[in-house]
Parts: sequence; C-alpha cells; structure tokens
Amino acid sequence: MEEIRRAVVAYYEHLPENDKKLARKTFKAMDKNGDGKINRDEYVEYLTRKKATNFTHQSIFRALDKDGNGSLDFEEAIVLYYIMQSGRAIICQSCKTFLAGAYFSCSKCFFNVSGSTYEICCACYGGKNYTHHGDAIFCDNYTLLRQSRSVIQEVPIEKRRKTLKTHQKGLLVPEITVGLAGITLGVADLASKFYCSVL
Ligand SMILES: [Ca+2]
Ligand SMILES: [Ca+2]
Ligand SMILES: [Zn+2]
Ligand SMILES: [Zn+2]
Repeated sequence: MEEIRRAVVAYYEHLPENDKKLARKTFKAMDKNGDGKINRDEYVEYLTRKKATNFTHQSIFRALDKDGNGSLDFEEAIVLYYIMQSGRAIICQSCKTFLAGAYFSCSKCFFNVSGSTYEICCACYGGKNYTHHGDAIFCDNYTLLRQSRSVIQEVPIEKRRKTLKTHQKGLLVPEITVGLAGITLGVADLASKFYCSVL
C-alpha cells in the first residue's frame, strides 16, 4: 500500500486545480455528518450511491485506513479517489484481500478481451491456494505491463493512436495494467505469443 500512497502523492501534485477541487468536493460529499472524516458507514453509503460497490470491500477500506483508527481523513481518502480513477481496485480472487502491491494475473485471461481477468496475491499464488483453469499462465503485474507495451507495438502505427486513445484514461496514471486490459486487436490468441519471463 505504501507504494500506491507514494504514487498518489505524486499524482495529486500534478492534478489540475479543478480536479483537486473535485477531490475535495467528493470528500465533503462522502462526509455526511461533516466531522472531517469518513467512517465505514459513510464510505459504504457513498460508494453504493455511486454504484461502485466493488470498492466497498472491507479489505479496501482497511487498506485505505493507514493509521487504523476506523475512519479516513482526506489524505487517506484521496488514495480511494486515485484507485477509482485508475481502475486499480483489484481483489485477490482467492483470499479476497485488496492487491496493493505486486500480484499475479492469468495472462490467458488478461489478453482474452471478451472475458474477465483473474488476479491473485503472491501468497495465494506461492501457496498454490487457488482454483483456475488448468492451462493458466500466471505473470506478475509488472511483466504484464511490459507485455502490454509489446502488444501496442504490434499494432500498425496508423491504428496505434486509436488503440492508445481508447486507453487514455488508463494511461493517465502510472499503473496502467488494468487500463490496458481491454485492448482489442482482433488477434485470435494473443496470450500464446507471450511468455512470462519470471516463469
Ligand atoms: Ca464523517
Ligand atoms: Ca484513518
Ligand atoms: Zn490471496
Ligand atoms: Zn485464466
């Protein structure tokens, strides 16, 4: 989580004034009783209202609450704003903890744009504590990020701009693994062309 927090500080520094205002406004909207912090109820209520229930998971709130006092101050809550913007709300499919740092993702599912991705934490992967299809190829998230770049490079230059534009939202933040997951190239089996250097 420290890594994400550091990214957030850098990200926030570069936010345009208007977006900073919006972040403050969002915080105020969440803080129903106006005591300057977001408790668990306010947190769940706001996200339910925004139809962002995948963020209401207990493990995300716990990870956001850096000092563990049961509520989020602005500095802690801004991390949520970042996670929401970057599509970084990834939960281990096996033990359901929030994946704040390095994790493993099935590259077959990752490059199969019509299906959903499958991510697990390092502990579950190492301990073989998961059930997934038998021919799964697991890569760490950084390897997948590098592979996504190769995927973009495979796209003819004239189409590349369009591909990148589609994923512009994901490209606004440093960790773009998820944003790139939806690349549509029309290539039948991309996953088979890439190997995980870590395996
Ligand atoms: Ca409050
Ligand atoms: Ca706190
Ligand atoms: Zn796990
Ligand atoms: Zn898979």
